[in-house]
Amino acid sequence: MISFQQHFQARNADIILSTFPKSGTTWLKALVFAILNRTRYPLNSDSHPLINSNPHDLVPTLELNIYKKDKCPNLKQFHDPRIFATHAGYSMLPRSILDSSCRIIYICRNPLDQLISAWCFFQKVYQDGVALEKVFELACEGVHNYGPFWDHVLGYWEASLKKPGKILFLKYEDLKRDITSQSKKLADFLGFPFSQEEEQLEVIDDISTLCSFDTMKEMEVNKTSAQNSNYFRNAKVGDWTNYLTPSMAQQFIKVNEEKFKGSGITFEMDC
Ligand code: PAP
Repeated sequence: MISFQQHFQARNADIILSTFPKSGTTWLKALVFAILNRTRYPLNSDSHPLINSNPHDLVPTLELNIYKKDKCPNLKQFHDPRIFATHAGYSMLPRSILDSSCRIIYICRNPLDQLISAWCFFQKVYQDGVALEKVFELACEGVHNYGPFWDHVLGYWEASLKKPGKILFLKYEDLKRDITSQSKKLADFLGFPFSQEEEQLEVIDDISTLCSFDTMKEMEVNKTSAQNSNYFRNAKVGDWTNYLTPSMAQQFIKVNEEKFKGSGITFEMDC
């Protein structure tokens, strides 16, 4: 993270996808890649990069994949627009991201589903055996490797209100509800809106289908590699009800409501 902060030089054309882990990173990477490259790679072709590569291999996460173990690679040879991702909180972003005209897309997810998604992922990947009760307790205190959930979300939320042309703030649940309008919003924000002709040709549908959970989960590249398959669990909104007791849920909802009070941001967390 320090190396990323010290060395990354954003360019005006860069697109930075920012997320708190397990909030929709894989989906956002796929969608933005498909939208930006839609004329370069035909969407119905078997050779589309998203069919042969996991979205994480097409859109690297800066502090995890690029500035790894003190490496400081030269990113100048990449063509514009470069797409990168990060889990860094807004206050931790390198100066050049804030000072340049590069655009940031942030996606958040309701904290109950984020918590369960993260816990399931860690159980599977690291087989760490940490009890859900312990992870829950820590989450209520805001303990997480990328800082408290609410600080992360509020940092980007407030910045997006101040600079709507620079930061697009999305919610996972909105994408689940209406992927067409959210894809249009993404394309507009990226400065590459869908034309009428593209709408008639159902390009948006093609993109949403290609990037959908059901399609991506079944791709060979995501099915056969254990590392890739871990990014696809069940993608359900409200799956937390299968894991948290009503009293745990109430406690977590209360903590989050207090933290987000007055901010204008709400999450649907009803049972
Ligand atoms: P990351 O931050 O570690 O990259 P991220 O992709 O944000 O992970 O989170 C994975 C979640 O997104 C999983 O949710 P779940 O545990 O509740 O099932 C995963 O299933 C979901 N996901 C992955 N790809 C998609 C997709 N194409 N559409 C919708 N949800 C997806």
